[in-house]
Amino acid sequence: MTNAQKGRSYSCWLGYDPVEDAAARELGQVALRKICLQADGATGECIAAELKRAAQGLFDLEPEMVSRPSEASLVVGVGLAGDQELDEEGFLVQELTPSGSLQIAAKTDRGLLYGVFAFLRELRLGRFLLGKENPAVPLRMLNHWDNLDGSVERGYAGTSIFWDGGGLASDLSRVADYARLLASVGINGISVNNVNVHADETALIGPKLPLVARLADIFRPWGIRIFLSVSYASPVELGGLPTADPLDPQVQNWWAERARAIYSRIPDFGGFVVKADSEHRPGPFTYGRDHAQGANMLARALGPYGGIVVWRCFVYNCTQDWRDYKTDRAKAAYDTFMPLDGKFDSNVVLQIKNGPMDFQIREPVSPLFGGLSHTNQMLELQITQEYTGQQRDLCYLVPMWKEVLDFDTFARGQGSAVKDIVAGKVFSQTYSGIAGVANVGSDPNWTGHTLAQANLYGFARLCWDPNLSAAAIAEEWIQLTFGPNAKVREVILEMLLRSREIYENYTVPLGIGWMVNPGHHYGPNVDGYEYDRWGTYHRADCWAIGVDRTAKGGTGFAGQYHPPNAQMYESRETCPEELLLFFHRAGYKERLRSGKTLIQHIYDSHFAGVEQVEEMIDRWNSLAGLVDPEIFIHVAERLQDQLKNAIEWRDVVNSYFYRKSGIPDERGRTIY
Ligand code: GCV
Repeated sequence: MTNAQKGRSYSCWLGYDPVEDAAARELGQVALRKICLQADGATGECIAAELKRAAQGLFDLEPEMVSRPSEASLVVGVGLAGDQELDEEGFLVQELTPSGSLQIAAKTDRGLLYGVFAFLRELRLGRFLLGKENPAVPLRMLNHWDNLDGSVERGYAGTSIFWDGGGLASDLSRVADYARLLASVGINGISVNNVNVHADETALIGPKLPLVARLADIFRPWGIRIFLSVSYASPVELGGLPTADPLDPQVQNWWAERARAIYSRIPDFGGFVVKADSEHRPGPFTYGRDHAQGANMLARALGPYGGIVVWRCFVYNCTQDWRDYKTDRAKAAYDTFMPLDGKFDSNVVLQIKNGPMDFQIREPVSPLFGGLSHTNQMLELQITQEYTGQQRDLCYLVPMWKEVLDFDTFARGQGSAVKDIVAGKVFSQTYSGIAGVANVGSDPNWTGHTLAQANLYGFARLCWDPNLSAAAIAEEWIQLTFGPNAKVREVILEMLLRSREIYENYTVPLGIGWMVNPGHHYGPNVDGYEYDRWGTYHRADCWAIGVDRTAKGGTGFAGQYHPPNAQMYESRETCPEELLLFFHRAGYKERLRSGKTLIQHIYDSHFAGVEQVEEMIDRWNSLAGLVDPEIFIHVAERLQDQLKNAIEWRDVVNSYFYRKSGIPDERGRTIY
């Protein structure tokens, strides 16, 4: 299938449609006329191909490739003047005098690749990029939860683009297109299998290793290192050993031998991602060992080759009794990992979900950020919309991620934001970064909902520069995807920027979370997880709802933060209201800052959420004839689905609380 047959949305933000603006056109035509590329190897080929493709598509130009810099209008090269202040992955774009030609310089081919993509992006946005850029965050990674049978855990965009029927997918050209897409926004690492590693996937570090090597070959030219999720029990499951005890020399040797085998096939292999002792996955606890002992053993196997262990902190008791009010899942990761701070090897990096629970529409930031001060750490975000509309409902997640990144942990006093921790600026860390659980699959538009491409784009842009605003990222993405039409930009921008608030309005009130159908997690079910074992309780009765997580009378979770935050959450008066029910138990008749009672707030926000989806539909409909017709129809259909979902949420949630509390809606609207 050609890309044209795959439809306009296949090319995402890299559709090089002709530039219409005369000035930008002239600029591009002049700059890309004669190119001197001083980069060899496969990455050099990618750069050359990209420049030609862009020149052709954007400016209808066939650039001449010249070998002498003095003849070129654009020089792209490693080791050119001015690259002294650059990091390994940074780049510099400058105008040379007196020739007036342009130069993109970097210390590495990867830096050049990023420089070229950034230069082209800015040209397409009608801006002229000059100056130096280094990525803020060192590890900029995607985690795929893909299984070898082709299914994707929490995938909402078709099947896996990597795997099918126990082996590689038949069309690997799709993987190459994906690698290019990710490189264009600076992603430099990818794990290609689910963190829940089953028998088939365990073979990826054994007999199926050649399959991984093939994927690594595809990603390599684009500057992306490949990682694998591994099962902690691999020595038993694959190696036939009686134990996976990290202190057992046989086990250590087994992993060392596996590492040797992997690096002999994939010399730039990134390392392992590990979900251990979590949701029934095996781990060091089985052998009475802690997570530092568990992770360090793997790190020592990978260390000689420069590999790292990404060790997830998503560890909690998933067999809780709902009558147990003492255990608090929110506290679990901190309780497990804080005592181990400083005990991890330098090539272990702890991967921490943004919130203490699990990717809900509203959660506080995990207190492990700012808590851990002697340990490499990275942030885990969920791009795939498990709890945020599953790519059927529109939910632009960048504003939420910005809140996380901007959150000041006060670890070193004021000014110790999460974005600085993941950039490695607050504590001394050998590795730091951000990982996103990918939202991509085999659907022609990659992400199920075409507008969910904005989340993939936005994730990567924030990794590169967490100081970009959610609006600036959205504007870039809209223009690169839909072109320069001002009305299109204005409408989609507003839809994206309001979508999180709208989704929150019709779903779960004030930070309490969950209330979803168990298992698949789409649609409302207020008590779906209430009497279950997962530790996800809202504790609603006929008077009140919410969990007291204060240090004073509650579970003590609020006390896991540094003082200014701990105090802020501890007090009902200063706790941000959108997190009220996460930290406090509140009566339905209690007044919120708006003057409304809690119950009235629940009713009003749910009615408002549905009305806002209706408005969004009208707004989108005003774009008929202005966007690609297939995309127009596709988004219109998704919005209709979203409306149905919003109505169901409104009615289920409002009826539940009306029946529980017996308090009618002040405005007498229909509640069942
Ligand atoms: C991959 C949640 C999801 C699981 C996921 C898990 C995790 O519980 O529902 O599908 O497993 O998080 O992050 O490990």
